[in-house]
Amino acid sequence: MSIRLLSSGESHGKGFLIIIEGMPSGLAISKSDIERQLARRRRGYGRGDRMKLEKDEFEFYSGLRGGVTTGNPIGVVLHNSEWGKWKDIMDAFDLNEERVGQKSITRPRPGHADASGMAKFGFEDARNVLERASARCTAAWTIAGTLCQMLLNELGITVKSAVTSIGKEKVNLPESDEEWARACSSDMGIPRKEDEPRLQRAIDRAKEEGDSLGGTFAVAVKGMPPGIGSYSEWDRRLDGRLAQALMSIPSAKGVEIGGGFSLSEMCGSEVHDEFILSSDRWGRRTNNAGGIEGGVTNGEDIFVHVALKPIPTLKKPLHTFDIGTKKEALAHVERSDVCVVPAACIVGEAMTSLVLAQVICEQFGGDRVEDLKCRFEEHVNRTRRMFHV
Ligand code: EPS
Repeated sequence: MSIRLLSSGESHGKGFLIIIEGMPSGLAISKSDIERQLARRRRGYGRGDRMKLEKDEFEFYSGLRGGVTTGNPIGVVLHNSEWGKWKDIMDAFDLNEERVGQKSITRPRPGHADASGMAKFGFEDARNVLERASARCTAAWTIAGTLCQMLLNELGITVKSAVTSIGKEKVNLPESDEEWARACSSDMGIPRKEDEPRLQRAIDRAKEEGDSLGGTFAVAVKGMPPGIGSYSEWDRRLDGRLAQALMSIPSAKGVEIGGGFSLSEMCGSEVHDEFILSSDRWGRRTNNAGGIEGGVTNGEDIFVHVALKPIPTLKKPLHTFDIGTKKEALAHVERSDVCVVPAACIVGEAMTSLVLAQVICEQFGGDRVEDLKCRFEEHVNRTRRMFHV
């Protein structure tokens, strides 16, 4: 059994529908933890006005009883606080054609899905494209990912994230549990408060210039035993599956596992993580592999970096053309964020948790959390003996 996530919904539609299939029974779900993750995803200096208005109210329809999973498909609805303002334009049956016309988009934004989506579906108005290509879907993924994070926590696995750069401004990774905790609670997703003004200035500058900024973030996973994942087929390799899930975050343009691209400039003797004996256990001297070798966990912490391009809606628009007139034009401008890196971190945690929960459920099976836990612990004990002297 694996966990499957399906979602439907549009940015300015009535809301999102989320179905999570395959979650084992008996898992306690905390409503406040979901609310906290959604609040963290709305955070961040550089987010637009929508995030001040959006409440991310959600309702569970099925699969949960008294806060515990039943093994049935989990159905959740995430409401859109702004639906009232968009009903005329987005209703399934009754549209106000004048308002629809006012909100039509014929000048595709370079970097956005506008033009490619119009080409794919044959639209002359990019509204249908941007409604679904919008990063609003990441609120739905965050709900699903948070449930998966709860399953991982039950097995002693934790997933954390931190911002590592905004534009050209770099920030060091957290170095202690305390710093990871600070990165988790900080509005900017960074471990040291003294770095905040520098990043905020970069965002302010971009905003003043009508521009946007990208950046990078890291996701760290602790508590994964060795031997999870597979090297047997290309689509079963854990590194490949993580890369696919993280690359699907809107604006992601690069994913690195461990040392990533920098390893290509080093010699094999510098890169590979030698085994060393520390007290009575064989471990690694370094972690350049980022906890995954051959598509399988090696028992070290999993480390993933994601690079995000700057978002494509610019207040100072780029050159494009009008699909209707075929004449040169400036790209469509609308309310938008300037920088989404601190928010995307949380989506990175969610997508990482989804993939890890999937792989663990596939490998250890079981319809009940207790069965899964039992088999997982057997695996942990067996692999612990393997590395013990
Ligand atoms: C987005 C544009 C903005 C963002 C939105 C993604 O929304 P609006 O067009 O309503 O101002 O706020 O992000 C979210 C709604 C969210 O929940 O993250 C876009 O074009 O992708």
